[in-house]
Amino acid sequence: MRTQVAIIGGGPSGLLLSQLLNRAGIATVVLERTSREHVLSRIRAGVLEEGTVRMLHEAGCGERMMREGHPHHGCYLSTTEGRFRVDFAQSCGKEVMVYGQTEVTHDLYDAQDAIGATILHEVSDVALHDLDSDHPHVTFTKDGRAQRLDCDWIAGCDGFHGVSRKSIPQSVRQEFERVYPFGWLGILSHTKPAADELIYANHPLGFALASMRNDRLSRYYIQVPLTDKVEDWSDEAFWTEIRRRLPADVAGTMETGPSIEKSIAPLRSFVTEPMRWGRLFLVGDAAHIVPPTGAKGLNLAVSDVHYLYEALVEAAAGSMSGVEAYSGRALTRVWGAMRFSWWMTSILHRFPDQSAFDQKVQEAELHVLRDMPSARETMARNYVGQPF
Ligand code: RFL
Ligand code: PHB
Repeated sequence: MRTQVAIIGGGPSGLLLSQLLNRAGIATVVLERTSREHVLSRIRAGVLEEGTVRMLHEAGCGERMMREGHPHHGCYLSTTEGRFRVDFAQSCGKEVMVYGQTEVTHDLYDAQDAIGATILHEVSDVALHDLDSDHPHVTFTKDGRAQRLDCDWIAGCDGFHGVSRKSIPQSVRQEFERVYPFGWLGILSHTKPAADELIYANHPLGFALASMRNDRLSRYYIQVPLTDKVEDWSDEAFWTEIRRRLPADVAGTMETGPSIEKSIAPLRSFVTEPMRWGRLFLVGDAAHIVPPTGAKGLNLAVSDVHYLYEALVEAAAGSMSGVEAYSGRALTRVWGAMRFSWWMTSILHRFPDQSAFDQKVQEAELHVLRDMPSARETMARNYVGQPF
């Protein structure tokens, strides 16, 4: 088999890249380890930056998002002293779109079907070869048969646990990491959202987030110790706990009900450099992980796709400048979002070793945001996303 760009991983970054390249007349093959149903069953991101919305339109799959997504012009930050609002529209004239990653992925699959793109599901033993030559290739097993895919370029869109990053020699790779001493327990439920906008809550019992997907679908998270298991948390216990952590007026009126999904995600900041080695590019979670506090993971995957898409279109026209610039351009934006997600995480969570001094500084950070328009503007600009 032969193609121009072999794409490892059929999550949002692999599908979006495939969609954009096909529309530009560049052939791709997507190799995905799991089934389409499995990819679509993952409940993850919920907040899309303006640049992400633009890219989905550019890929020709923004129509349902415009119909069913919800633009948000601000969010709330809450402490035991009360809550205040960060107005994105007023601070920087921008907004975000609340539209689930599950729906984005759905729309991308539909768009790929419509143009007859090649996505091979349930492939195993994916291995990347000759990455530092002009003729790389990929080997894999599909339906029990060993296969070979020759290509010009390989896009490693296979997430944090994929094979692509590990295919770059260790001597070339530099990794930067912070692991946080807590996780997020999240639930999805068919209930009316607690408020009209997201609420990020700093509370002595730990962080909480009230988010949503639509008028009848809510997404909530609470900070839990890493030792907790999903089985330790009945729906009842979850609702009781999150009610304690959210503002009293919201907690008193919020609708509760059975969870339809419940999971615990550990929090981590991680970056690998460089994001290109020879003919292999790393994209999205394969290259970097952010804690979900800033809602940046999916959005960073999309900005990587943007830079790589431009680079590959230029390469097809004979110029290597985009290819050479890819890693640097992507990493500059990645580190900006790394800093923001780390900062949001550090001002909103309870850390097990937090001293009385740390506690006071955290409170002061939140007072600065509450009282200084310029601080709210900085937060708003980062939350809606640096332009790309
Ligand atoms: P994905 O989604 O992990 O997809 C990678 C795909 O590669 C496949 N794969 C392989 N395929 C072939 N061969 C192999 N050897 C393979 N190994 C893996 C996998 O099966 C999978 O299908 O990475 P991608 O495409 O880079 O997308 C990244 C995003 O999924 C991720 O950054 C976001 O979900 C992060 N995230 C959020 N991002 C936001 O922008 N806004 C949010 O509000 C937000 N909230 C979240 C989040 C992530 C969360 N969790 C669970 C990690 C909330 C949570 C709780
Ligand atoms: C979500 O709705 O899943 C969500 C929203 C905002 C975040 C993280 C997750 O910061």
